[in-house]
Formats: sequence, structure tokens, C-alpha cells
Amino acid sequence: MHILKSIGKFFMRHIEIPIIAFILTCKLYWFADELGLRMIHEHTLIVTFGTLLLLFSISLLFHRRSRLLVLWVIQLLASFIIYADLVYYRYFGDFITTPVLFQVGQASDISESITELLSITDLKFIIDLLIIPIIVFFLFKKHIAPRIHLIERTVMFVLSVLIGVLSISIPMNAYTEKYGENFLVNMWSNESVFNATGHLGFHAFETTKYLKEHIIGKTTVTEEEKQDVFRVVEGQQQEPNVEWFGKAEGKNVLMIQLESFENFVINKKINGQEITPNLNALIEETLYFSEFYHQTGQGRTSDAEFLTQSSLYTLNGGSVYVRYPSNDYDSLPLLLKEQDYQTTAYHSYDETFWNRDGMYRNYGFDDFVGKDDLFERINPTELYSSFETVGDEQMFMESFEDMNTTKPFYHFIVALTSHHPFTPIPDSASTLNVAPFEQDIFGDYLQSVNYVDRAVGTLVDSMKKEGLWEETVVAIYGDHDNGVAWNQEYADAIEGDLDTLSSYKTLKNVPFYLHIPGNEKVGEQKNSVGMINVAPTILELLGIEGNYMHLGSSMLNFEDHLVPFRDGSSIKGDVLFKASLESGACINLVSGEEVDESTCQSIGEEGKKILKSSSILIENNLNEAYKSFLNESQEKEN
Ligand code: GP9
Ligand code: MN
Repeated sequence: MHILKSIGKFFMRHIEIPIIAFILTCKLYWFADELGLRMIHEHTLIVTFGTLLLLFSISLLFHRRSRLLVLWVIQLLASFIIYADLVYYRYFGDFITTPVLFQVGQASDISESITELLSITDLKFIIDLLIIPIIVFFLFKKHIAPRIHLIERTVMFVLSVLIGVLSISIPMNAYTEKYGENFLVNMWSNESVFNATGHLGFHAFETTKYLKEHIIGKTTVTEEEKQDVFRVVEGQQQEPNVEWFGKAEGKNVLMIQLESFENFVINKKINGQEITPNLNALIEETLYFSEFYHQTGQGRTSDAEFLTQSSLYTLNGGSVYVRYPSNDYDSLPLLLKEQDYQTTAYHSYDETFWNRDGMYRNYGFDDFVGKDDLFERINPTELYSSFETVGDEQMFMESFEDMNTTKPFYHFIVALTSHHPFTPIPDSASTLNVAPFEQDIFGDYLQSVNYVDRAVGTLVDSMKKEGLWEETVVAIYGDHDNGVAWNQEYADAIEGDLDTLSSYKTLKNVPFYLHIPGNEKVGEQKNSVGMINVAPTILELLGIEGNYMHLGSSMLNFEDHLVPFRDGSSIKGDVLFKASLESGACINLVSGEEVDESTCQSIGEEGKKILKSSSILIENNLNEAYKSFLNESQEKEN
């Protein structure tokens, strides 16, 4: 009886903590429930329990009176975070992250929408904050808030921290063992991090990661280093080519990035059928760069986008879209918007994936037509790919529908259907005979690529019929390799050579097509070029010139460009410097033989220098400083 009484007294001494924690849990639940996010799940609940224990443990360090105030402040801050996230998510469909806080200035642009986003039922997120002070007042007035001994408070604090840490670390370890750590390292989707860490844990994780990368772990660059980097950028600039400069001035621009679209499929057959008949035919009427390379890193699709839109290299780890979405970039959409283009991006998956919503806003796209918009517009009956979304053809045709603008347009389409594992696609869209690889990843790849090729063909034909083809610069390219390991059977099926197909060069090789209205020079071009050269090429054609912080130059000089890759390797013309942990090898791409290192030593060094410079530019957001550097050097010259 005595024990029970003691337990009861003990409980009453701490009663406010579980009550407040319960209310906060309700708020977390309301948030997740409204937005269709995960909360009622064994893992998420345990981690959330641990987080709340850690959070409220702080209050145990204080005397009862001050403790109530501390609890109220914790509750206030946590509620503010949850509610701010809710309002932000209602509009942008994503969480507030540290880089977003630097863009709060943009909030004024949407202030009208913000008021629209508030609802009277939201009062449940704040009402307790008003009630708690009343209860506190009552408790003290009635003297029913006894003091708690220091020993008890200390023991409680230590226990809470211990249990809190274990409740987070044990499930988190099991989770990363099961799913790998990549989703935490790359953070390509905030939602997948949220699922693992819980709501408040997400913010703790994201903020720590941001601080580590941007402040604590940031290497400082000296003025001298900056100047060196700026000279590297200057060194990459080319004089405008009179033959091409402004050749397509004022024309529309359509850029299509095709998912996992490797160059080896071009002009290849399986069972006597062309895999990509439409793209094969386009060679005769466009510039087809067959030695075009993707230069992506861990940011995969987002890296390809970044390279072609911003003409800067990607980072050594992670995706620029996720890590530096608020920097100043001289991006193609931004520069075209300045020329009064109507700019729209199309992608048939969640707008938040790869932090596209944040990055596209920074790029200055007028519109981003994402998965939800496409579903609203099309109301699809059949779904494509593991992303369960509309097919590329339907998305392409939405871009076509939007081409009736009075202003010139820039459409940037990021295709998706041919994404790993390349299935499912509806039977009606699977028209290639891929026997004997029907139930095989290689067959699925060819099937999906064949569908995407048809989608390109449909769009091009529609544009031709409407007279838009001759009014539009069109660039089409693949984003990166397909991740399928080669074997002899696959190589034989397309009459290819296994060694060549599985070589480093082929894995980096994606097709690049460039249609220039009124241009007579067409056909295959064999000079080495890469994604870094895309934006400068388009700008040259449109006759747009400026001191841009770009590390690529136009490919229309038809010379071999140096093409550095994120792993430190580089290709120029027929030579590949293949980086390795020790020193690297030099390979002649025609013979496939290793040749004397001295042949490509300078290529390797130059490539590494450019990659490093690019990282310094991005990690320190040096765009403005670069422009000042150019102004100063010009003033000195005058
Ligand atoms: C999804 C898509 C993912 O939006 O871009 O492509 P990935 O980066 O996995 O190739
Ligand atoms: Mn991709």
C-alpha cells in the first residue's frame, strides 16, 4: 500500500511531462495524417518516443516551477516547427529545410496564398500553449506543485537521456542496415529521411548535416585560391563563333533529358528490329554527337540536370540540388527568363524528389509541371515505371500542348519511363520483340527505351505538323548509364562486342542530338564533348553573351573538348585518363590499349584542376565574387 502511494506521488510530481508529451505526439500525428506521411509505424513511433524523451529531459534539470516554464518553451518551439512545416507543406509539398530558411524573402510573393493555407481547425496546434499557463497558475496557487529533490531529478534526467538515445540509435542502426545509408548521405528525398528519423528528428538531422557541410566542415578559401579558381573559369571561355553565334536568335528551346538512355542503343537492332528507329532517323536531320559523355556523380538524374542547366560540375559527394540549392547559378532557365522566355520544367514524379522544387524555384522556372499536375491534366488509366506515373509520351505531349505561347518558350523535360528496373510499362506500349529476354532486365531495358524513342518520335512529328520544329532549338540527351551489367548473351543479341560495350568509355557515353532551325550541317559528329558544354552551346545559338560562371564552352567549334568525370578521369578525343587510387592509366580509346602515361598526364591534371575549382565555386557560392573579379580585371585593363 505504501509503495503504491509512493508511486502515485512520484507520478504526480512529474505528471505534466507525459501530458505535454502526449499533446505534442498528437500534433505530430495530425501533421502526418493530414499530409499522408508515415507516423503509425513501429520504427517511426520508437524513434519519435526517443526524440521526445531527449527533448523533455532538459526540463528535468530544473526546479518544478522553472521546469513548467521550460516545458512551455519546448512545447512552443516544437509546435511552431510542426505548424510552420504544415503550412509550408500544404503549399510546396515538402518540409522546411535550412536552405529554405534563406529564401524566406520569397514568402512575400506568396503571402496571399499563405492566408489561404490557414484553417480554423489549425487552432488545435496552438490551443494547449494558451491552456498550459492557466494550469500552471492554478497548480501554484493551490500549492500542489511540490518541489522535487535534486537526486530524483538527476536520476530521472540520466535515465531519460539513456533510454532516449537507445530508442533512437537501435532502430536507426537496424534501419540503415536494411536500407543502406545512402538515403541519409544523399538526402534525395526528405520524406525518406522523415520516415527513418521521425518529424523532429528530421529537423535535428537536417540542421546538423547542413551545419557540418556549410559551416563547421567548410574549408576556407584564401583570396589567392579564389583568384586561381576564377582564372580557371576564365580559361574555359571561348570566343563566340561567328558562324553559329545568334544563328537561332529568338527561337524556342526544347530540351529533353532521357532517363538511363545510353548511346549503345542507337543504330542497334534486336531480332532484326531497330531499337530506336526515331532517334536513328533524326541523325540525318540534326547534329548527332556520338562522343557525348555524361559527367554525373552521386546525384544521378539531378547531376545531369545541373550540368546541362548550369555548366558547372557536380560535387564529390551528394547532389548539388540537395546540398546547395540556394546558390547563385548562371542557369539556362534564369538567363532565358531574362530574355523574356516563358520557362517551364516537366517531370512526372513528386516535385520534391531530388529537391527539384527548391532548385527549380532558384533556377527561376515560371512553372514546374510535376506528377500531381500531370495526373490532374491527364487522369491516366495506365501507369508506367516503378514510379507509377504517366508515360513519357503523355508528358511530352503536355509540353507540346503548352507550346502555344506568344513569347518564345524554354521547356525542359526530364523523362522518367526508362528508369531502372525499366518495368512495368503497359503491354500496349511494349511492341519490341526482345526474345529471349522477355523476363529479363536487359529485355525490359530495350523495351522501355524503344517506347521512349517512340515518344520522342511522336513529339517531333507533332511539332513538325504545327510548324514548331522550324521555330525551336531542340536538344535531346541521355542522363546516365542504365546500371545493367553486361554479359556475352546480351552483347550477342545486339551484335555488339562485349569488351567495347562494357568499357568505361561506353558506360559514360550517352547520345546528344541538337536540332538547329535552318541549319544545313547535320549528321554524326565525333568530337568529344560532355554535359558541361550544353548550356554554352544553346546560349551561343541564341546569341546570348555574358560573363557567366560556366566551366564549359560551346560544342559548335566541333573540336575535341576535355571531358572530366567526377571520379577524376578525363577523356579528350581518343585518349582516356583513367583515374585510380594510385596514379591512373592512360588508354587509347581506338585500340583499347594502355599507352604511355605521359600521353595523357596533362589531360588528367587539367581535368582534376577543373573539378576541384568547380567544387570550390559551389561550396563557397562564388558567383558574385567571380563577377567582381572580372569587373576588377577589366578596370585594370582600361
Ligand atoms: C525521379 C528520378 C530519379 O524523380 O529523377 O532518377 P535517378 O536519379 O534515380 O536516376
Ligand atoms: Mn536518372
